[in-house]
Amino acid sequence: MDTSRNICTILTSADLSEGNIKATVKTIEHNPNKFYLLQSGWQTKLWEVVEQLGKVSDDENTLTKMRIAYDLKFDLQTELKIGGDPYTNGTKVKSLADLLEILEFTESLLLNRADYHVIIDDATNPNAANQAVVKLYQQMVFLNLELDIQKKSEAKLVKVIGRPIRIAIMGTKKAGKSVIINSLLKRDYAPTSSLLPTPNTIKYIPAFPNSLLTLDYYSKRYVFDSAERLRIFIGKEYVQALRNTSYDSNLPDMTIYYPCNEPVSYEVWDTPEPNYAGATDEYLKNVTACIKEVDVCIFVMNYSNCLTNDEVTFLKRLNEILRAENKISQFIVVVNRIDERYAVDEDKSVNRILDYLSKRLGDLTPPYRNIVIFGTSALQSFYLDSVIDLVKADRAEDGKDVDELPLIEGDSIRPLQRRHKDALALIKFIYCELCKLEDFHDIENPTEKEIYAFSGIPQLRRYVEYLGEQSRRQH
Ligand SMILES: Nc1nc2c(ncn2[C@@H]2O[C@H](COP(=O)(O)OP(=O)(O)O)[C@@H](O)[C@H]2O)c(=O)[nH]1
Ligand SMILES: [Mg+2]
Repeated sequence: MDTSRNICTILTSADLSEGNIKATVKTIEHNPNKFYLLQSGWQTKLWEVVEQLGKVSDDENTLTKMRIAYDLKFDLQTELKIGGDPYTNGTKVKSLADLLEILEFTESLLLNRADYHVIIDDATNPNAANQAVVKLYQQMVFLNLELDIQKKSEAKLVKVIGRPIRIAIMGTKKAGKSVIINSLLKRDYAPTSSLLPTPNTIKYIPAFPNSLLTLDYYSKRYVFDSAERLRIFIGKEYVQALRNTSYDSNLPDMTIYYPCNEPVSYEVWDTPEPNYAGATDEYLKNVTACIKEVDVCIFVMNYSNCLTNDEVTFLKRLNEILRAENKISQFIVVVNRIDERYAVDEDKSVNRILDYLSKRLGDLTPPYRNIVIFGTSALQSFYLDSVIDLVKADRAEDGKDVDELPLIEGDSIRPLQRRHKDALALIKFIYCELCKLEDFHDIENPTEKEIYAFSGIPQLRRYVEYLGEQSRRQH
């Protein structure tokens, strides 16, 4: 075990040997506020390492807490730059461990600054650079860090306001696709938790900030004064369609125009669940048409039951389509509902699941390689946004500074419950998340910053924007 560094410890095969593994676990237990990196070149996979450590550890929280990833040796020239000027010289770094040593962290091991940029030189070997970017983003997921990573050829380009990034969301029913959409759009437009499968594609298209919330459907236009009214309308349409036999077959698409004032806007397509009984040719034709047009394709799975046989069957077909359209590098897997891990007794290591999934997807024919797999709790991120809105509204009403940080912490959330009885469920959920961060991750006085980082959504957004930016430049 190389403990000579400040913020990270390098694990080697010797640390897992029969004679040493107990001592290794003890060291990890006593030093939770570090990153653990698997020595580069070591063939054992992260999921195996976590599994072996888990067998020896008496404290099941050790694995929940452990921030573990692969150390990466940077074969291509890699630099860390601070600030916005792409023409300044950065600091050269040789490995992920080196990089972590020069970044600054908060006590809960989140990045202390938002203006770090890692730049990977892609002049000599563009393919290798693409893979290096993907690998580094994956380690950021494992370590719960949100870091900007770019290729050198792109870093100097001015980010112009372009068309929205077009994203297709696919996946099994109830995996949380609609909640992910709501957390990306930061509003609850998409109807969720309905017992009915989604029978059609709903497109959410960003419109000017002062636009009305509008739905185009069956050649008609409907305008809504709230997201709730829109959801109720769609819900009724689905129920009615279910009564008719036309359900599942050819309910026309819905197009929703939503007011947007984000600097980078998302056009999101909520697609119907694959009909696993036999993904029909008609369905696959629709998937192909969709893949042709989008910048990013996200496949969502449920943490408690991920990579089912049905999903494997569908993912193989999808892989062929992605390859045919040359879009495999624009594909992302999201394992959602990771907050549910706390409810089960054993195995609370999200990284173990994500890394094992990466192996399984790499073993498929045709294989999924060089993709990033995210672990998210969309509900956590989305509820957090909603509770933050309440806090800000209260502060404005009380004549207080609306943006003073932190917005949310243990003490400030209780009074909120009394004031907003109609939002009790969300406030309680967020309060529970704060408690879990304290109890399971040993984070003292957690705030919105930690909840947000541990939801995985900021990392997902950043990578979506990275892929989206490239795709928009090409088309
Ligand atoms: N605990 C938890 N529940 C979630 C999360 N995301 C979605 N859900 C719940 O899962 C159910 C299905 O979500 P929905 O977005 O409608 O799934 P979809 O069928 O894939 O669109 C709803 O009851 C959601 O509240 C999450 O991150 N954590
Ligand atoms: Mg849905």
